Amino acid sequence: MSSIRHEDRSISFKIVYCGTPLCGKTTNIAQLHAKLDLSCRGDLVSLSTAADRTLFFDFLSVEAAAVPGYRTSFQLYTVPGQITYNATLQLVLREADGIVFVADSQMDRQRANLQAFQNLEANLRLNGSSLEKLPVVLQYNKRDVPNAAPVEYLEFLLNNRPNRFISFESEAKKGKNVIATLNAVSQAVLANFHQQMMQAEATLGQPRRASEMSSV
Ligand SMILES: Nc1nc2c(ncn2[C@@H]2O[C@H](COP(=O)(O)OP(=O)(O)OP(=O)(O)O)[C@@H](O)[C@H]2O)c(=O)[nH]1
Ligand SMILES: [Mg+2]
Repeated sequence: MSSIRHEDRSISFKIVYCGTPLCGKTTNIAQLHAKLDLSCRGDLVSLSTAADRTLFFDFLSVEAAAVPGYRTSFQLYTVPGQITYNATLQLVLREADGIVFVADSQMDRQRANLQAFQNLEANLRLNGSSLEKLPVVLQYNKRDVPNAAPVEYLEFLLNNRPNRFISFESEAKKGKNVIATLNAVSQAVLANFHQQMMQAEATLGQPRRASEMSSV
């Protein structure tokens, strides 16, 4: 859930990168950290094992001029893909404003992609949320691998729904489409935020600005 701080006129949104083990979630965040200008991003915080597997989460804060008069930041989190850390997934997902689901394009990872997607749905439900309520972007990563499943197959597997999610083909290792993915999810999160503000206006029957709201 977005949080608004009136004291320093700032708003922050939480975006969570999910997906099957080793699909490239940490690589996305590391590439964003490397590509984005120092003036608009914080330090990368990674809690990983010696073998570079995400143990708890990775965290990166990115600032953007998105809400007039407010310093707006997007707090990016990854979750560990390994099922043993499901409690962490649930915890990090709590109060998410948007989701990036990273899918592994390797043909032999398709069952794992589907399991991770279903697990995400189940955990959102436990948190009282759902994929229908949240802005979601799909990223089909590792398009460079020789055994990549066709994009049509990934779309059929993960995006076969009436309101289809925006999707990107990426090579996170080379940084390809990592910024486009972040732009898409952050724009969707902002659109959702404005829609909620307008609904609040309609309910209260008077115009409201971010400065008049404690949280959305
Ligand atoms: N070929 C290829 N490999 C990639 C790509 N993106 C990431 N990788 C590799 O995939 C492996 C796993 O990447 P991570 O970013 O650690 O994956 P993760 O999803 O964070 O993994 P967990 O935190 O353990 O769930 C690493 O060896 C990456 O270099 C890509 O686009 N192409
Ligand atoms: Mg990781």
